[in-house]
Amino acid sequence: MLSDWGYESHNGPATWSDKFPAAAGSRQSPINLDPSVAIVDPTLNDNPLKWDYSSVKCTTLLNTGHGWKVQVSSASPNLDGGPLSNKYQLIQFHCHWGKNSETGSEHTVAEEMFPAEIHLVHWNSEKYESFEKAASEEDGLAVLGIFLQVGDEHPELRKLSDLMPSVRYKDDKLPLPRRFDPATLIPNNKAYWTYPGSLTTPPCYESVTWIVFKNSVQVSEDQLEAFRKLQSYCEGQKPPGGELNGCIVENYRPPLPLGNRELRTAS
Ligand code: SG4
Ligand code: ZN
Repeated sequence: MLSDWGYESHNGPATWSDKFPAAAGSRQSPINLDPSVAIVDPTLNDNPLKWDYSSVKCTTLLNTGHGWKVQVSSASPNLDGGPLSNKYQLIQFHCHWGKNSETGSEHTVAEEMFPAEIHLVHWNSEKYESFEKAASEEDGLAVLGIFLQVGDEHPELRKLSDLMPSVRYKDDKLPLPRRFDPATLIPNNKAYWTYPGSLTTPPCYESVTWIVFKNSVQVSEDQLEAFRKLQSYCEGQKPPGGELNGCIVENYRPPLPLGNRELRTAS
C-alpha cells in the first residue's frame, strides 16, 4: 500500500509525523551517542543491569515487511537494574541494516554508523498488564541496542541468517526449528549508554528506556547479505518499484536531537 510508512522518500522518516504525531516530539530515537556529552553516573552500577533469558523461548521468525523479527515467549521477567526501576520482559527482537556495510545502524557513535543494529524489546511486566498497554507509557518499554560489526560469522545468528530465504516475503513466518539464545547477541563487555527515548518506527511512542551497548558484536558480510535479500512485499505481488524496489535495506531512522535529555553511562 502506497500510504504505508517505510524508508523511501515518499513514506520515510521525514513524513512519519503526518500520520503519527508522536514522531515530531522531543523525546525521539535514535540519537547520536556523543561520548563528549555523556554524563558519567556511577550510581547506575549500584544495582547493575542484569538479564536472564533462561526461560525465554524464541518461537517464530517473521518478515514484517520492514525487517525480520523473532517473537519470543517468556515465563518471567528477564531484565532489571541499571537505569530501570522495574522488571522488564523480552517480547521480541529485530534488526536494522543498510544496503551495504557503510550504513545500517539507527544510533550513531560520535556520528559513526555501524552496518546493523539489533534491538531486544522488553516491556514493563511489573507495572503493566500487557505489551500493548505498556507500549505508550513513559516507563513502558526498555530496548537493548547492539551494534553489529563486520567480522567473523556469528554462529548463533546463523540459525536465523540461514532461514532468511524461507521468510523472503512480507508476512512469511516460520517456527524456529532450533533453540536460539538471545544472550549470545549481547557483547561480553557490558558497558552501555542510556537515555529516555522512543520507538524508532511509527507510532514512535515516547515510551522507551534505551540501553545501547558500547561494544559491538561481529557478524559476517554473508549474514548481512542474507538480511538484504528480504523483500518488503507479499509473495506473488509485483515489486512496488520506488528507490528500494521492494528490497528491505536502509530500514533505519536517522538520529534526532538529544535536546533537553541526559545521555548517561556508568563509567
Ligand atoms: C521494528 O519495525 C520491529 O519489527 C517492530 O516490531 C518494532 O515495534 C519497531 O521496530 C520499533 O521498535 O525497537 N526499533 S524499536 O524502537 O516493538 C515495536 C513490531 O512488532 C512496537 C512491529
Ligand atoms: Zn528497532
